[in-house]
Amino acid sequence: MNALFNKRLKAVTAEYEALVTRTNEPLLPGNGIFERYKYPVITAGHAPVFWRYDLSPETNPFFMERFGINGTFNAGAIKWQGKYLLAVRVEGNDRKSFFAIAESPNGIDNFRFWDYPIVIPETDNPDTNVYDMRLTAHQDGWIYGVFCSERKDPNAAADDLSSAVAAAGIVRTKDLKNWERLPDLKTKSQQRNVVLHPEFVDGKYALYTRPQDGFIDAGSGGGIGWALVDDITNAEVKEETIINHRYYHTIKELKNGEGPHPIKTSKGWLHLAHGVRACAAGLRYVLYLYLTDLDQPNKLIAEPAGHLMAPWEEERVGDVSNVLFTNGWIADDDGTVYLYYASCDTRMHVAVSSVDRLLDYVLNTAPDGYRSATSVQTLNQLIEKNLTK
Ligand code: M1P
Repeated sequence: MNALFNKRLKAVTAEYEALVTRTNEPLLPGNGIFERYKYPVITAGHAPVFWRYDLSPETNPFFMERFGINGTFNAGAIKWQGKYLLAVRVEGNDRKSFFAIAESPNGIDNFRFWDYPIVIPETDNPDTNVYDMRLTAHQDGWIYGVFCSERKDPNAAADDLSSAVAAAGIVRTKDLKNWERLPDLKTKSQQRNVVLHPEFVDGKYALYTRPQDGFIDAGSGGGIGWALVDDITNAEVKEETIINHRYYHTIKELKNGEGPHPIKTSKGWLHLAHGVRACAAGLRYVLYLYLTDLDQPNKLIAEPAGHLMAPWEEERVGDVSNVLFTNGWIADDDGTVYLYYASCDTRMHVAVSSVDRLLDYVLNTAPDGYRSATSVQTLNQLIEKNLTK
């Protein structure tokens, strides 16, 4: 009998159970556009005890962690057989990311990981790191996962152990357990934040892209791109147009990227994206919305100025501070929208809204005038409307 082992097993299991069964609560009154929730929905502590510990007193007499989990973030999302599923980017203490499905009965709490992480088959050129999967239940009947595949830059100098190349990896499944790997997206530039549109457009697969000059810098890549692809089993971007541009002195002057695939609404396709700007504290990542035409998903029709969500209170601090990032949301049949977002490459949160509220926000919030004077004009119009009877 190993008393220490048993004591620690009991304490660690109790701590895990208390965390995963904790009831979440909305933070009211909020801003009317969405409600944040008090607790993160998934943290490193949500990783099952049997992932982190060897449960044998013979081989782990001190009951110490054998596989540390550093973070759980940037999750794709899908409603599947009545359950809310997140394809979470789980990062081990070894800095490698992998994907694992966490399931909740209500979308806001009680997320538990499935027993095993997703096994992503490798291509002939193995990925060093995989992350940020976007899930799309496509009109063709498959569920696709498009993710970033990172490999060491083969052209880097011998002493450069940081330069990398980003490409879009593609997998598909019918049951979220067995995944088929397709060839990586062929494209002229490096790519991250590639997202598959859920419907065929002109009989083709449609992709939101994010061309970038280097692994980090978007450089001459002007924003979120759009490309039609003939064959998803051998996907190649032949022509790419920018549909959501970056602009000077905005929340997305440095970089932007499509979040999850857009939601189809009566007024158009509702898009959630991230925007990045630089400041003295480093890069600041925020989330924003835009709307495109129902028949032409590549045609912008509305975009409010500024961010929808920015890092707030504890969300500001983590491994990569001052970052909100999203690649998953779920629109329920009753119009409720669950926005899943990560803070600081560390943990997952949820905010709840509705299709009607997000459309109201996107259509009735003034667009960016790109100057202080235009912002004051917008504010004065509102003040005058409110103060003039
Ligand atoms: O660290 C913040 C984010 O940085 C990258 O996003 P982007 O390509 O837009 O700069 C991604 O690596 C993302 O995973 C990460 O959260």
